[in-house]
Amino acid sequence: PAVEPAVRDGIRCMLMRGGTSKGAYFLASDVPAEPLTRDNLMLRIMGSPDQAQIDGLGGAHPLTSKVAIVSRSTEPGIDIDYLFLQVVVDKPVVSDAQTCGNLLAGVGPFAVERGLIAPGHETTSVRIRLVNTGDVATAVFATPGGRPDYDGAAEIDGVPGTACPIDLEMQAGTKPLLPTGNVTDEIRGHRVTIVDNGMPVVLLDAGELGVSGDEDPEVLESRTDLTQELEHVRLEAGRMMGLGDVTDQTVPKMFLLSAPTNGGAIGTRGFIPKRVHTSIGVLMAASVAAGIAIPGAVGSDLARLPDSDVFDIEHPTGIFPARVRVERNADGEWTGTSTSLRTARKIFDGLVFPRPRL
Ligand code: NQM
Repeated sequence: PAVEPAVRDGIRCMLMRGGTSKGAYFLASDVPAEPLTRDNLMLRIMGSPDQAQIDGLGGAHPLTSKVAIVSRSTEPGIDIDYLFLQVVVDKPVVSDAQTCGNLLAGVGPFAVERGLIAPGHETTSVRIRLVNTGDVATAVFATPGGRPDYDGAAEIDGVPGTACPIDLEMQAGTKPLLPTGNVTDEIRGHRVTIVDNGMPVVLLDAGELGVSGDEDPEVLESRTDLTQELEHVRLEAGRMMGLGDVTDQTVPKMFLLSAPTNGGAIGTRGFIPKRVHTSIGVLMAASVAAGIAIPGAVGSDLARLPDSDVFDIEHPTGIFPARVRVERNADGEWTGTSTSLRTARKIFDGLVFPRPRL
């Protein structure tokens, strides 16, 4: 059979670190538009399904098996459309059911690099539509001389060294923060709070599940009694929040909360949903912060709430400062907004050659 052009000639691809994640960034015009064809190609590019992703770009962890597909937006008032794809490491599954606030950090610089938007004079502000969720973010970053600057003094926990800051502001949500309409729900005898401030998460009290909540990720991953129970709760939570059967989805994320031990607002361990996050996602932090700010929610009693709107969310490798505001709208529903500081870096630009077949 004829060799597929993508296999023979390669596909234009930029590898970037976005926040505490890493992914392959593509122009939408460089990849197939048809979802099944596109997803099959992404599996072959990342080297999935394979625990080691040895034959592809993927880094053998969900945090390094991510794809951003970027295009100019046709939506009024929006500059760029960003579609996120989670390429499952060990299963032939690609999911568009969630977005990623970390890869979002690289989208603005990538759009400038590829000429999708004209850079501003010293800084560039880009309005980005998160195609997966319909949310809109504004990213602001330095573009001296019309090129993204990746070097700078901003530090984020989970990434060595410093880099140029990127401000990400999520537009006030039109969706309710509490997808079930309840501050708490009960699932399999557990008190949970289901909250979505950009990323659907289920909050649980770590102590109630028999752990302290400050264990290393590997320790929690090895507790099969715990991981199985969390998966049962997750499947039920998915149904309750209208996501249907989430067996093959990467949302909702499961969070064990505990009292802060490091001067922050709350301790967290996030299951995303099988592996335990080595830090915390941008929008996960926004969702956790929004949850604990609601009186009566799971974690609100464990939290040390800040005097300002900056919630220092403790995670396995440090602290994520999430600037979050929650309020009730005219209908009495809780809504939320968030702002985060991230960094990103261009690592590699060139052609990627997919495996010929899965
Ligand atoms: O919550 C990991 C990450 C994420 C998602 C994941 C994210 C976010 O840390 O905003 O960024 O969803 O598996 O990059």
